[in-house]
Amino acid sequence: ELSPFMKSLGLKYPIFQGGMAWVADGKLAAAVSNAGGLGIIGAGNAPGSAMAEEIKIAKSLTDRPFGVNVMLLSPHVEEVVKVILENKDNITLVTTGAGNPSTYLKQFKEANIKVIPVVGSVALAKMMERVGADAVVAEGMESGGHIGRLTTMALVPQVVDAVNIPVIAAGGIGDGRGMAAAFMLGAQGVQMGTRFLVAEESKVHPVYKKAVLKAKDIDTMVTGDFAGHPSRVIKNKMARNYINLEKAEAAKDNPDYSALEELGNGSLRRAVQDGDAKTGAYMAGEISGLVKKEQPAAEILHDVYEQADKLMGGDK
Ligand code: FMN
Repeated sequence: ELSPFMKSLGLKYPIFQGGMAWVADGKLAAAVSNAGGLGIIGAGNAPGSAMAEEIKIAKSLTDRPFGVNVMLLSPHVEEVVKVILENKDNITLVTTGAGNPSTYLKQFKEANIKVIPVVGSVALAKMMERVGADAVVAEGMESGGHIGRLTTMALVPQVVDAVNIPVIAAGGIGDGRGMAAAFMLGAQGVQMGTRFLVAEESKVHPVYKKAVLKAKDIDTMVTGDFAGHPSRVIKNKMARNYINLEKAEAAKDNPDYSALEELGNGSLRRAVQDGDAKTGAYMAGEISGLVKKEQPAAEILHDVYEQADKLMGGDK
């Protein structure tokens, strides 16, 4: 049994596909939504026009609701918000990352779009509830991409206890066992990123997909611990170069991270589009080691849900 909140989103499966920058386009989101999960288009740093195009593609492929992830630090955030509001009939919710969405909350609410910030701490979750968020995604540091400091196992139950709005768990969930565990911690749904990276409908370059499929448990690392914006990636040449440069700079009296910033600029795009291991950041989570095959998004949703349902005795 889905929670009233998940039902209100019109879902068959309480599973969100994370709004991954450069990865989660209209095609992937539509595939997930068509199969009964919630597809989310990732705006990342893309301009409003590119978002409008992806939303158009999603609309052409599905009649079901989908979401958009708004990266609040994007230079194009205003434009992106405008495009979302123009498409309010199809967009059921917005997840937000990298900041406080309160500036836009009223506009989204008036357009009947739910706002679900991604949080990595209890304090942020409480703040989001206070400003009027409809739910939060509690994301642990097992996740691929930009991460917080706490693990999913420790974060989720503490957020569940701290707020009265629904909590969706993210980070390190790759199958039905992870999903069932998240429900045991009090979550009403889960968000997965890494598992959807290798969906058949995902545009991620085959070389990057293969790196995820081949990865073992210890094959991810965190860059940016010193320079800021810690980010989980698969160990490749780029990651090693980056961390070496970062550590060398951090050891100096007056670290200057501008060369590092230069190296990082466009690195996810290069990974997704070119599969380039020398200059591309293969963002992926610790659960990569569990992800073994490329599958249609519909099959991923079905497999994860069925396994969780069985483990929970059909009571979810
Ligand atoms: N989360 C966001 O809120 N905004 C993003 O732009 C974003 N980009 C991501 C890019 C990649 C390549 C990956 C792997 C994750 C990204 N995430 C982003 C996080 C996912 O939405 C999701 O919360 C996370 O992947 C869940 O953890 P998992 O990878 O262990 O499944």
